[in-house]
Amino acid sequence: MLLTEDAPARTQRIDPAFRRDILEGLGHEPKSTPPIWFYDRRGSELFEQITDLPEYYPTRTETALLKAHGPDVARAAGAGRAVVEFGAGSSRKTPHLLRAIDPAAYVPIDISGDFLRDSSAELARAFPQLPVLPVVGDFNQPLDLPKEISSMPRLGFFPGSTIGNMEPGAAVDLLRAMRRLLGEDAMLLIGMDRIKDRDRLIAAYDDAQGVTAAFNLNLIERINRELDGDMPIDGFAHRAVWNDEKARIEMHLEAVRPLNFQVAGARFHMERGETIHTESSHKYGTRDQRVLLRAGGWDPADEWTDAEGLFGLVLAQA
Ligand code: AVJ
Repeated sequence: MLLTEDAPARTQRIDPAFRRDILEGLGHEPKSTPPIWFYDRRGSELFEQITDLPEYYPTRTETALLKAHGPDVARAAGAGRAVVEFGAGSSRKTPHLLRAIDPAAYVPIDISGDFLRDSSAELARAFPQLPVLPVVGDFNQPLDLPKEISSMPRLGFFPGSTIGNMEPGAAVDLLRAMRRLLGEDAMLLIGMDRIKDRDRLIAAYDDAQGVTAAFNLNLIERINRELDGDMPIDGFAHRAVWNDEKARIEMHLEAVRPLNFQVAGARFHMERGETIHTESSHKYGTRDQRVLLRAGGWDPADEWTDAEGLFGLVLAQA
């Protein structure tokens, strides 16, 4: 197979990390792609729509927990902390926390600079007294916190069950990196989705309106657009399956007929029924949540859940 070299002007437009991840993932057996690439502009819009779906309980459940237990977090964490949010994507939950705990500074970390600037500006308007110090970066890589918060104790904030996207080993590595970054006396407030009834889980990732299907299929459109692909959009179907052994929901794009396509000059073939595994969303039982945190160097101090036990919000101490 011949890999065509792109002209310099074209290479500029292509995100080399996107190209590498997709070519590598499609070359694997079984095929899989990292979920971070869902979130182009359209993907981020679709994710916002997902959070409002009747079937998608995590966002509204966690938001209600933050509203109800903000004062409990404030009591446990004390005043004057710098809140460091990992992956401050939509920041819609953040105001609830900030209002409750009255922090000394707010440091949102996100890989998308544009998004981060917009959401930081909006937050700074809502909290005019609060120093907002955004950091553009990948929190899976080593990074530095702003020097303005060097003397403040920190409260890490990792909402949305984003940790669920990671394999347990990688999740523990990330928790340890957060522990190192946030330092002595730090605390961590983390949201984790719980194991529950299988049908409820599947419905949350395969909604009746097809928004999650559109979110999954948008990856194909992004690959076609940004990596010069010719993947047939009607050749794929959205699948959400519960992998009980690994306690996770998996999203796949399943070939509905034999497919041949090209991406960035490389050729690929898929048999009918073969899938691209596009996301894993690990779920943790109450005790699993605590074990994961302790493995990552954090001592669970307090935890809150909704009446149905759908979602857990855990406060841990370094
Ligand atoms: C943003 C990773 C928490 O796993 O529930 C929602 C992403 N994927 N529907 C999740 C997602 C499909 C979401 N996280």
